[in-house]
Amino acid sequence: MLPYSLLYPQTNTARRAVKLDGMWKFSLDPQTQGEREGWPQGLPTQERIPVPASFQDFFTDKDTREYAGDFWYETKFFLPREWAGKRLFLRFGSVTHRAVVYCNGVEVARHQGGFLPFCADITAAARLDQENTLVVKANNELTETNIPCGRTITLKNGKKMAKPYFDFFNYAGIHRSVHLLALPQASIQDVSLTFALEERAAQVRYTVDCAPGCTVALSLLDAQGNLAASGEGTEGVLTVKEPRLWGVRDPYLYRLVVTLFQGDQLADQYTLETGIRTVEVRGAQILLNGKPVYLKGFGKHEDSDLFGRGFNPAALKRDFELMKWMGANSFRTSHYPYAEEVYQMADREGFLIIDEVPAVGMFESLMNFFDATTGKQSGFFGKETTPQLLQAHLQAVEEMIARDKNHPCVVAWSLFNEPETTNENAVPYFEQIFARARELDPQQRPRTFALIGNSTPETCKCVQLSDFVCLNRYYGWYNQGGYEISDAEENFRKEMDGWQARGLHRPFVFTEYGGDTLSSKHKLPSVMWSQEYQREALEMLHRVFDSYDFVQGEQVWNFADFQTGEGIMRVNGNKKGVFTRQRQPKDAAFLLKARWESIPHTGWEKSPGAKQGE
Ligand code: CKX
Repeated sequence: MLPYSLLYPQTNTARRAVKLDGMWKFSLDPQTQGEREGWPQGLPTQERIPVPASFQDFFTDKDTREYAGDFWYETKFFLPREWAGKRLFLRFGSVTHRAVVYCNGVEVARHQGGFLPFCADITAAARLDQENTLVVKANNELTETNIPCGRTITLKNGKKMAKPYFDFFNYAGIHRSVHLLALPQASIQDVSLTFALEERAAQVRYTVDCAPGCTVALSLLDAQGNLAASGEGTEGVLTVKEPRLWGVRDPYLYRLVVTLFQGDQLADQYTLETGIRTVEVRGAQILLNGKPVYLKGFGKHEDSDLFGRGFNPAALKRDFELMKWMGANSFRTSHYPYAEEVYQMADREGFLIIDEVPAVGMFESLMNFFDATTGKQSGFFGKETTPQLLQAHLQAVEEMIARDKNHPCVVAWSLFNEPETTNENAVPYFEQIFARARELDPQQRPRTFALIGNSTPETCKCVQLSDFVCLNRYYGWYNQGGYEISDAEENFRKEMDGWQARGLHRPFVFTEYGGDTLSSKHKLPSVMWSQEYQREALEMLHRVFDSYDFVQGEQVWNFADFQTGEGIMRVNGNKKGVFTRQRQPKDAAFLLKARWESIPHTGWEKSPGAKQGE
């Protein structure tokens, strides 16, 4: 059991959860004077910004937007007297990229990694029946020993600047909700489920981690609230007769109510929404409930106007409506685990998620999208600091699987995005990450990583570890764009023949493909960056996908235009979106919609002309 696996907050007969979101005091700390000046007790400012949100897009000066270093938040909360005798926690959905938490001036938690939850036990530091001061010191500097990777430089004027090795803006702040929790002394700490399907029944195997000396009772309720199965004890099997399975775009959710007793007293209770389904890779197919599924969808970002990378429920709703309208069935949480509410929505809407750990930028380059196409090597996993990086990466894998293991929507773990795999020193590093994911996931989901263009059938030393192979490919954009597109198609087919010859006998999914497109640009005949060219490039790429039967999915890059750092390759952000950043369609949306609506969500057999993978 992991110390940070605290279950998603819930209020019920035994638990209390109160959101502390709202306007919090905020201060940058370029001189790192906070501790010296007593800021853990409270901030000397009247400035306030919303939580959750990134801090960067509210202000009108560049120094704040581009700020790298420490920054502080403060809020107050009142603790009701009725909570005496409870265990009290603060739970942060995420603070990017690292945080120190103080309650009434006392340090109560430290966390590294900007995309996963952590808790602070405040039982000793907090005061009942009084107002309490909560202060968070955060920091957004990038290093090569934490993920995502990059570096932080100091400009000649003394100001620090983040230099990401990745292609999205280094947004930071308290990005997800903060909850105040009151839990019973004897509590349920974790629940894990696995599923096995039989002819007319399903076996739901469960494990409950809880306080010793307690007894556990479980009830599985169907969507109408009728009892489907019940059990007792910290582990066992629930047999569900005639189960309704959770399916792609056809979700059916049960509720598992776990109750903890001390003697005959109810001590704690936790309700988990769950879908009964299996996922496996067999031959060159991905099977959901034993049926092949072809992934149709997107690589996305958590990125929207004003909120930056902060959780934005309006964008969440709009994005799911657009994905349904498109006929999509899946997405990858490129390039980090998203807010928990995204997975809850995917569970309820029947979308499949490739859940990605924030291991991005593992190729030393400030323009990896360009350098990787040139064959550049950086010896990334052979540095003196690699062991530290590995620890941070393993911690993120553990936290991600602990958080997301019970979501039916999560069908695979993506353990890296576009790392350097052409050097032998990557192999032991990869082996440890892949082994840890297998060890931790009770459902033994497929593991994968997204391969950059220079990880080819001839050069990639790590691809054999993936249960299915994810390719990020930009033929017709970074490779032979514009009038050279006919060469792009030929080279792409050559690469695919190479993969076939390598004989991996497993499914391939395109987790990125596409090209930058300005929503304002039309041109006939097309040129790169025009809407007409985006369509032509996609048509060419789809033609190639359809020629190989081991291609079992396509997730276009990107769902929407998104913010990046400044540079000569970016026009105020990456414009590969099928939608604009304001979530309005480009022409390509209609092309993809027509294609995806013609491919069923499950059970698609490719045309007999497609080249066989085995
Ligand atoms: N893949 C050649 C990672 C994404 C980038 C995408 C791009 C690259 C391409 C790598 O984070 O946004 O350049 O558009």
